[in-house]
Amino acid sequence: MSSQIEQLAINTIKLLSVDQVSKANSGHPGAPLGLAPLAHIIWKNLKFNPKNPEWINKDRFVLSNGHSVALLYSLLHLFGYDLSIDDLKNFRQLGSKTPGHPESETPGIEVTTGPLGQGISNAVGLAIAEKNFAARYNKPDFTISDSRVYTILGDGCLQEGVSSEASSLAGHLKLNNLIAFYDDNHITIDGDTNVSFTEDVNKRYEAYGWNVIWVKDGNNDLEGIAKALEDAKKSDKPTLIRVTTVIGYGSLQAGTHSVHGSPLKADDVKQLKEKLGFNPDESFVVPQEVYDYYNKEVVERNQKIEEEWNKTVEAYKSKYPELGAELSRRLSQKLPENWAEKLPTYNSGDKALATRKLSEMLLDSVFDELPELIGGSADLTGSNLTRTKEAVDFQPDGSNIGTYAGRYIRYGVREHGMGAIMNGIAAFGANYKPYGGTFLNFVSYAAGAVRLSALSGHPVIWVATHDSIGLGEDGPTHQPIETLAHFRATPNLKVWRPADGNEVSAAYQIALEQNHTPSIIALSRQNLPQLEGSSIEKASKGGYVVHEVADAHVVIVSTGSEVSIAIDASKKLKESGINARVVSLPDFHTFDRQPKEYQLSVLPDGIPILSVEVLSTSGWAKYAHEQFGIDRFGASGKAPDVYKFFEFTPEGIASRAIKTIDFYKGSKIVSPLNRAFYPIHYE
Ligand SMILES: Cc1ncc(C[n+]2csc(CCOP(=O)(O)OP(=O)(O)O)c2C)c(N)n1
Ligand SMILES: *[C@@H]1O[C@H](CO)[C@@H](O)[C@H](O)[C@H]1NC(C)=O
Ligand SMILES: *[C@@H]1O[C@H](CO)[C@@H](O)[C@H](O)[C@H]1NC(C)=O
Ligand SMILES: CC(=O)N[C@H]1CO[C@H](CO)[C@@H](O)[C@@H]1O
Ligand SMILES: [Mg+2]
Repeated sequence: MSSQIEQLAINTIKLLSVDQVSKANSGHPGAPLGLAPLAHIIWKNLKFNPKNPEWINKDRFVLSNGHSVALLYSLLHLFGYDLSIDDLKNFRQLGSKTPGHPESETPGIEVTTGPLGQGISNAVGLAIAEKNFAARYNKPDFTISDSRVYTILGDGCLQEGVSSEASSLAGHLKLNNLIAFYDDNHITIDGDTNVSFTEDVNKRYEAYGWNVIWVKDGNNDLEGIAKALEDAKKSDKPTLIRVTTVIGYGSLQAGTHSVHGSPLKADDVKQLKEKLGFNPDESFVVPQEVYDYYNKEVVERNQKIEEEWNKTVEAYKSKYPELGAELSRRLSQKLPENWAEKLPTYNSGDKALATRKLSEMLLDSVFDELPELIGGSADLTGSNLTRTKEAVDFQPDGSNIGTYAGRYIRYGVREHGMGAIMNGIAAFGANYKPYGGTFLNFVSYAAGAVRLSALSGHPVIWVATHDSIGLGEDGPTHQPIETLAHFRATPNLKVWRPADGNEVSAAYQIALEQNHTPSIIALSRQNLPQLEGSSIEKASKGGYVVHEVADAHVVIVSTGSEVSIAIDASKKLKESGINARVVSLPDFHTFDRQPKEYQLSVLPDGIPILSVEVLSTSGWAKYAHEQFGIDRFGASGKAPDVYKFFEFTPEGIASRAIKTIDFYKGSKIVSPLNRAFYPIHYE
């Protein structure tokens, strides 16, 4: 038997959620009505401080079925976060703090959700970060970290493959700080789940190595939910609590898909409010005793816990000054001073190396300096060279193959899961900078997660090796063509394609200094020479003149492995009296943010510009009048043969440079960057 006040609180959550959807005439009332009792129990038990949402030892709550966001806004309001009744009244309106799906800018929202399957996978990342954080800072006499991750997910999240990737890894890693609640309501948009989803979810999660508990009446059995939660806390595995609910519980449409995504009809709202003991003529009503109850039961209790924790941290800092200082630094989201001095630099006399190898050497030299760096690979460690020499694997304590203090994650062949997990690790805070390796072509497998990194500003780094036809024999299935065009078109995403060692260092330096922007670093399999004209400083501008000539007739702008070939082409052209400047443009995003005068000094008016890159030409018209690229799939063969086949040789580039010069002879040439209203950045 639940107390009256609890029932009143649950009813308030239900009606606040329904009122938001009705006022907006848009949204999803079904899941909040089915989930209010569960949400009440979870939030009653959560550890957090609404006045200090960044507290590192708070429990995290992730609403993986992000369409039920009205439920989350009701909770944030009732539990004292900075979200007023007026904010709830503005649900889904332009410029409001209550957008259509949860966005991490809203205080109290840990990760942006809505694309199904991502939230549960982010939750796995949050749980990994907590385990690692605790392993680094906890001491027998000091608990700095003991928070948990709670998430609610629906049928849709379980159907999406990414949840399987992440859940499988969570089981392997024995993340017992993760508690997931499955809203088993038998409904998705198409109707009853019996049309497409008849698997045994309990057995599936047991097979992953999870602890599975089933609460059969999630609409009424508060004690059952609370007991399941307590049992989950004692488990040595992650727990899935399957909570069978009725979607739209209490509505006239309860149990049907019509209540999933459209507002309740007026008569339905009326009968619901009457049934729950509220005045049907009023909306957005919160009885004072509900505010008081949550404040006293939850917020005040948590204030005390945080106060104690604050004291613990102070004592910790005096007993362990070094770790304490490191902890403070990380909580202030700053890298160690002078860390960048560890970045390798190169001269043109240095050995030619693959940029993937240069990346490995760089990671080796900064890994110990940056405890927030937590790497991994989707089963391509050997070819991607992502694991530093001294790294310990992140594995369950006592597993003999690593520990939770380890900072190298074996993601398995799970690119999408890796992407979503990295987002979760970054979202934990403490300056975590996750990086993950795979072939550039397979970053596309993770596109759903990459997009969310960019949208919600997680500074994750993709170490994307084998970045072109230069990978050779593996052929068109592995050779990226459209990949960079897609990712360069993604807002708030840096996409580096460095040409040599100094450019690799620049890419990592800028990527690691970001707190709100993710990066993809595309790296070659084949060896590349160290360029005479490169430096970290120049490459840090995103684009620069790498090979200057007097009185240029043409500018060749290129990236990565083609830059040195373009320089050779320029030298060849010189023999016929043609002057070709070569520009390296390792990252569009960074270059686009330089002052216009600088951009025009690199790609000036008056000279025709030719772009050269062994990838799709799409996007290059922004910088070059003419484009030399590959607008078809690649070819299997020895890398030098494939380059010759597509004519990416000094001769092939030189002949196109000459055609470019001839075509534009006598016409007024304006740099593509010099235009009426470009570039525009909405930031
Ligand atoms: C990746 C992705 N695909 C499709 C959608 C559109 N969508 C939103 S909710 C939903 C159905 C989800 O069903 P379920 O998780 O069971 O939620 P319920 O109807 O029970 O609230 C779909 C397909 C989405 N949000 N994300
Ligand atoms: C599927 O669900 C619908 C709606 O609940 C029901 O009418 C139908 O009988 C079910 N079919 C099967 C095969 O279970
Ligand atoms: C704990 O310390 C932080 C940082 O100084 C502060 O913002 C917060 O209010 C403190 N918490 C409590 C409950 O006093
Ligand atoms: C050392 C190593 O793992 N090399 C691998 C690099 O990637 C290629 C392409 O998949 C493999 O064939 C190599 O075995
Ligand atoms: Mg459902």
